[in-house]
Amino acid sequence: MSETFKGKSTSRRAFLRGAAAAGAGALGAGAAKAATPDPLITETQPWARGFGDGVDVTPYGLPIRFEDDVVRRNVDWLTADTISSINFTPIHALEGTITPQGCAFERHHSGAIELAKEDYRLMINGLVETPLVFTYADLERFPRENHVYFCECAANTGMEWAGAQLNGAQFTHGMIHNMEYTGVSLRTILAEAGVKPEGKWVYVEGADASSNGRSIPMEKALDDVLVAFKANGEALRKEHGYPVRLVVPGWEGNMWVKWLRRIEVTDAAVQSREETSKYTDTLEDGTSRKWTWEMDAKSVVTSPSPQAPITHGQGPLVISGLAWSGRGAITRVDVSKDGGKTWETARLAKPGEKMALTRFYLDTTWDGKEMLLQSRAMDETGYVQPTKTQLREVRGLNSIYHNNCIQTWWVKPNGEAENVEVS
Ligand SMILES: Nc1nc2c(c(=O)[nH]1)N[C@H]1C(S)=C(S)[C@@H](COP(=O)(O)O)O[C@H]1N2
Ligand SMILES: [Mo]
Repeated sequence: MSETFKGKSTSRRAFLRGAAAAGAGALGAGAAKAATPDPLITETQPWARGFGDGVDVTPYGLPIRFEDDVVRRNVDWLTADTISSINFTPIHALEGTITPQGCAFERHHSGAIELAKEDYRLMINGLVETPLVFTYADLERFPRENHVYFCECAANTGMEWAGAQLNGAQFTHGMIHNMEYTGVSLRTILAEAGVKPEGKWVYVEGADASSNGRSIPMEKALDDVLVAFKANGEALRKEHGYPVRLVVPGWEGNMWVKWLRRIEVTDAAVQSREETSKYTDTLEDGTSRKWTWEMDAKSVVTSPSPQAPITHGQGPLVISGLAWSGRGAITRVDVSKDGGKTWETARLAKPGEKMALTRFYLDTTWDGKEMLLQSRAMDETGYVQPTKTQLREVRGLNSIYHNNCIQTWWVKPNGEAENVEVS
């Protein structure tokens, strides 16, 4: 081969043959050199012999069919039916930080309802000077804001308390999405109605049968909560609360009421089902933690991971993952290849943003040996993501919600990865 390469071959084919580097295995990142003429390059392909689709073939486009495995998935045994259930974002197959609505996890307590804008009403009552009802068109006349925030169900990673269980980042960490919301600040709407001095909480509920009512302290309601009607530039999808949902930055997903229909200003928390019997954490001594609104700092390696194995053998390897904190911005993420014995600091794709997903990378070289891959997030408050042992020390084994411990993937020499516990 190298003979022809060095020689003064004039034929195009001979040149291509000659330009070969022997075998694909020993290549550096991205430097593909074909050993033999590649018909994909040398032959005219079907897609170049005719025309492609005209405009308007798909008035609203879907991903190309080759990507049809990048979808939400549920776990059948988790819930009795799909009406009150959850599915998971395919985080192992996404990049960057914005979650397309079409594959963002769904959590419904009584199914996703169809509610037209014309039929939409938002009532604000209780301890206010003037009880008000807004139509969708009314909401559009208030000043708007745009913010990117993550929404994480408090049950995310909940199945992993006792030990490694679900084989894939989608299933262990996929009850999360991250979108750019457009909406009106709740502060603006409360000001319109005029909160009475004794108004210390708001009780928010949805128009679906479950209503999913939750109490939010006034301090948060006046801080950064949004009454949102767009996500990622377009209308909210039905599944995510069309036409209007509440966005409660950094706080557990359950408070992000979809199909928002009523905001009642109260002097005390309502103590609804969703904040007493559910979304509380039973500790070792049998008492329960309540009002655990903020999502603790957390991270996960999305690739390699069980659904995203290494297929290229040893050499350059991009380790990629997501980190987030309900208390502010992510400041640093460390990655370990040996189950937490040694750590390397990852590169953040962009400086961390408050209560939004942060993408991290470790551009590394894989020696082809097994790894116990972990990531550990730190946020601007100085909080460090705990190990499973550290979390169990304070929370015991009875919890479901708010499991933010360090995740381990056992990457084997063949590149496959498995969910394992290194506590
Ligand atoms: N009205 C209403 N709001 C709701 C729910 C619901 O069932 N009904 N589920 C809650 C829960 S538990 C979560 S985690 C988030 C999920 O939002 P998503 O379906 O857009 O992912 O919505 C919350 N808001
Ligand atoms: Mo949730």
